[in-house]
Amino acid sequence: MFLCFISYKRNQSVTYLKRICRPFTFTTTIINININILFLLSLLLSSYPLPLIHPLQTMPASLEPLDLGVHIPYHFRCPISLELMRDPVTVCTGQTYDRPSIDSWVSAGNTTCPVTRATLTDFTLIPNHTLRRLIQDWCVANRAFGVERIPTPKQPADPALVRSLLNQASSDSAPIHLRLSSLRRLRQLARDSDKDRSLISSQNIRQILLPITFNAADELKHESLALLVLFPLAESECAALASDSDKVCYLSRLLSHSSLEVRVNSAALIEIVVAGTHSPELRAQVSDVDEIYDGVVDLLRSPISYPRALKIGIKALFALCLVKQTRHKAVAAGAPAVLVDRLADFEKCDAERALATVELLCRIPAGCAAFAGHALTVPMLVKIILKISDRATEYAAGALLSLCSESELCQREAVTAGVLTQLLLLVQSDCTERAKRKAQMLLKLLRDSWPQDCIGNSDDFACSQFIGEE
Ligand SMILES: *[C@@H]1O[C@H](CO)[C@@H](O)[C@H](O)[C@H]1NC(C)=O
Ligand SMILES: CC(=O)N[C@H]1CO[C@H](CO)[C@@H](O)[C@@H]1O
Repeated sequence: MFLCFISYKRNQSVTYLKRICRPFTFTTTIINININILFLLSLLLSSYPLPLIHPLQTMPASLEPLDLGVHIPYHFRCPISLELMRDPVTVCTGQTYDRPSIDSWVSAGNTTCPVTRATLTDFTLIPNHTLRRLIQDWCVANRAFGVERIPTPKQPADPALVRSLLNQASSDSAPIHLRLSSLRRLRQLARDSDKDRSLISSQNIRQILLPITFNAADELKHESLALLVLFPLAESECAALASDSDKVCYLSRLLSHSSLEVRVNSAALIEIVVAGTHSPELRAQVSDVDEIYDGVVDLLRSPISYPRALKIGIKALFALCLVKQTRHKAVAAGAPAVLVDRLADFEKCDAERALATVELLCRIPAGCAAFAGHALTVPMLVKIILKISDRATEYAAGALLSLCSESELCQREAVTAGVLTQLLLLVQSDCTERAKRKAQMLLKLLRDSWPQDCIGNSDDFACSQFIGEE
């Protein structure tokens, strides 16, 4: 029956492929190769013992408990999770729990001590340092049994400490070095722990930092900016910044500062403002400042040893390119060449953003011409079209569609780079409808403008290359 199913699927796939590929004579090769792979896979699957048929053979292995061969002392276990405690904390009833367990107990709405059932009059958790040290010593002593040492957990900051640091930082009468070191300490806290970041955020941090960022001595301004960009701004704050052209100009000047960190932080704030402002007029006002593009595009030329510059650079460029009226400024600043050159250096999310930016820029004639003029654009897009994510696939297909609609040279390059194989794989995959639609439009475009035998040769080559890679 399974074989019947497979041969049914096989026929269906052949029909489907034939329907898509009818115009190409060369495609018989691809169909055969693809179908052979499918067929081979299904044969492999059908000879593999399926868990449904022999449930008893596969079950025991997965149910076997992880046995370290050591007995965890009773007092080292959390009464809630029954596991070895990593961060033991004592509540007001004197009972000790692991911090994550009691945290989720309390956040589930419980107001009693799980062991004594007494009402918790105070949710303060006091770290039980003695017990933690005993547990760590025990871990070290039992290393031979595979017990790993538990790292000392970071204690959350005391709200009183955060308040006093903020007071020092914002005090005009305090000496600069004190204000600076308060800001640095706050930045460290905010960077190291999410809890501390939300604690700091709850203390009016933006209202305190915004005036320092724009009106204090230079050093203080830069340190304050570095802290400010760790927190999201409200829409009203973004709009207020966007409509203040002095502040926008100040930020765009910082983009050519000698310190890379200052440049990255000012790009980060520009991105926060552009992405966070709802009004299209205000966004266009910020994105109209020429210096911004040179600065942001330059960040994308930063060495890979400073990944934050690439990350912030692409975020900012993407936010700016969403504003249609000013997109040509990104092209004039050299964004297309940099995007193609750095595409391989981005992490997954940033690569998606980069491809989205490429697609946006391809929608204006100047952008399309600039990408078409870069010899690596098309081969690069074809190479990564299926490699990053569903969204990335959509963007790359969209960019290729724009390029190939405009330029015959791009069509030739795409075919040489093996785009047909990629597109056929794409339409068979379970990618998004949008990506499929673009792929089908691109296939149709290439089919309409290319004589059959030309495509045949180049794609045979691309196809064997694909098989070799996998
Ligand atoms: C720490 O935990 C142990 C074991 O639960 C407990 O006996 C001890 O009283 C706790 N110490 C503090 C200071 O709460
Ligand atoms: C009031 C309340 O939320 N009680 C919860 C306490 O925790 C237990 C176990 O996690 C839940 O079952 C209760 O609903």
